Parts: sequence; C-alpha cells; structure tokens
Amino acid sequence: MALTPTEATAPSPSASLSPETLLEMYWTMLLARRVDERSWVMHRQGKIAFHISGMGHEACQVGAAFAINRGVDYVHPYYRDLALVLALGVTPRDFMISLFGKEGEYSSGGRQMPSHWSSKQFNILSSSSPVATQVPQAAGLAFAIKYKWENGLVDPADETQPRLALTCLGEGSTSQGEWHEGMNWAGVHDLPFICLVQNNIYAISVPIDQQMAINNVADRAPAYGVYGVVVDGNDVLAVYDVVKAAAERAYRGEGATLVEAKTYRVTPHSSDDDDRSYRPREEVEEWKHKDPIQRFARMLMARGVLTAEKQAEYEARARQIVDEAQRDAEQLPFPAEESAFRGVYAE
Ligand SMILES: Cc1ncc(C[n+]2csc(CCOP(=O)(O)OP(=O)(O)O)c2C)c(N)n1
Ligand SMILES: [Mg+2]
Repeated sequence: MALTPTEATAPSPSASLSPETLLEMYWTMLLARRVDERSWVMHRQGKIAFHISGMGHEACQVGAAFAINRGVDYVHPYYRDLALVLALGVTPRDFMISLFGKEGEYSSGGRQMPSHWSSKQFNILSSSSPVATQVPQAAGLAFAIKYKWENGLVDPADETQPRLALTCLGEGSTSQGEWHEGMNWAGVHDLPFICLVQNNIYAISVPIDQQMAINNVADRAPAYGVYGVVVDGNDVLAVYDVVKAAAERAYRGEGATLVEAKTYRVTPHSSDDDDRSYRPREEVEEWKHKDPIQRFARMLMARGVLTAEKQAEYEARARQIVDEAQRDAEQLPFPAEESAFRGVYAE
C-alpha cells in the first residue's frame, strides 16, 4: 500500500522529541563523522587495510535508529551503517579494533571484514558481503517475531523482546533478486519489517539511471503490498518521522514499510575506489553544502537547543574518544595464530 494522505499530513512525531534526545541525535551523528574521518586518515597512513565510509548518510541512519526500540529491535545493517550501529550501542573503540583486526574484535573475532557489524548484545545481525542478502534474512527474522508474538511465545510485559526487524541497503542493491524476494515475503505475511534504502544515487561507479527505469525505489512498494515512502535522507528529523510511523505500524501488526531516504555519499565508495573517474567534482561539492550534520546543527541552533559552546564541547569530546579508541586499538595484540579456526569449525 502507498502512504496515505492522512499519514503524510499527520503531526510529526519528531515535534515531541526532548532537547536532550535531539542533542543525543546530533552527538551521535557528529561522533560517527569524526570516527569516519579518522578511519580514512588511518587508511591513508597505511595503518589499516580498508575502510568504507558512511559520511553523508548520518541523518538516514541516526534518524532511523532513534525511531525504533534501539538495541532491542533487530537490525540487519549494511556496510555503510557506522552511524546506525553507533546509535545502537557499538562503540568507536569496537569499530577501531575491527579496522585493525585486533584481538577481541567485537563482531566476529576479526573473521569478518570491518563494517560487517554484528552484536548479540544489541540484536545486530552480521551481513554477508553479497549485497541484499540481508533482506530475506531480515524478513525471515520479522516472520519469527510475528510468529512468536502471535503464538504467545513472548511475555508482552518483557521489554527486552524485539518487535520488529529493520534492514538497510543501497539503491543499487535493490537490483538484486534477494531484495525482491524479501520484500515480497514481507508483503505476503504483513511482517513487522522496515526496509530502509539509503539512495545515494551510485552503486560504486554505476549511477541510478543505469540501475532502474523509475524515479523512486519506493514506487515499487505497492507491487509488494507494503507501505512506501520517500524521504529527504539528509534531514534527520524527517527520517525519524517516517521510520517512527513505520515502526508504530509494525508494532500494531499492520505490516511492512519500504522507506527510501535520498542522500549522497560524499566520499568514494571505499578506500579502494577513486570516484574522480565517474562523477564530477562539482556534484560532490554541491552535496557537501547539503551536509546533514551542519544542517541539523543550524536547525538546533535556530531552536536554541544547540549553542556554539556546546558544539565546541562535543567536538572536544569526540576528538578525545576517537584518539583513545585509536590508541587502544593500535596497542592491542593481533589474535593468536592458533585461534584462526576458532568459531569456524565445531570443536
Ligand atoms: C551480489 C554482489 N554484487 C556485487 C558486489 C560488490 N559491491 C559491493 S558494494 C556494491 C555497490 C552497492 O551499491 P548500493 O547498493 O547503491 O549501496 P552504496 O554502496 O551506494 O551505499 C557492489 C556492486 C557485492 N558485494 N555483492
Ligand atoms: Mg548507492
């Protein structure tokens, strides 16, 4: 089903967010950006082998994270979701240890590539590297959630029980068959499921017009029998509003939503990509002027929620956290050689 006009004009849930929550959202976006920037520097210094960035996507991710039951509802992220997983509880130190592949790496003991997030504690599922494979897996999770709630296998008073599954992917990955299978399943079974497509108009070097013949990914929603909505992915509160509405629908048993957040990645695809070969510099510069963090800061300042002093304090705190995370990760040892097969084969 397409978004109904009533929903489109309903009062924004973000209007009732407290100043503390708004600042926490801003802080999470800022911290993600500073962690991300440092990761690029560490790559260029030859300290780490690989980094894939979420710069530019922070509003999509933080807006979505704050709209669900964070750390409780299931999230099946994709590689660009640094800000999302920080919002769920992963720390910059955890991430830095992943980048260095050091002992104690939180997601897989260093067996996965960095940015293949996973946390049992925060109900974050680890993705396979083939893009879109997370979609049917997350839809399956949503099916399990629905089954448990409908069959009395969950204590309704238990606040630690997930009530929906959220997954993310890029617009290019919606060309994969897995995406269609997962969306169809979500529609058929009216699942408590949110699929957040972070549309940054490129799949590595392939622009969106080579990927699909329609304007919006979310236009496909009615064909799956799910709600569809397009949102400005650089406006954190707009993303919060649509994901909040989607989450409430899922909690009420009213089915799945496809959210398409329009945004841009201001970095190359990954540390191994040179985007100068496929997109003009002017385009990148234009999007840098639409930076989601600066935009949110301006809004919060205009509302009197954020001040220049507070901003400076956040910057200093972020710097300290990033410095400490890097220092800790650098100092840790690599995993012992004999541990290489641990967790791979049954022991
Ligand atoms: C099935 C599959 N094909 C190709 C790749 C290589 N690959 C990794 S990311 C990516 C681009 C995906 O683009 P998009 O879905 O738009 O997400 P974005 O990276 O732009 O956020 C590709 C082609 C892959 N990981 N899996
Ligand atoms: Mg893309």
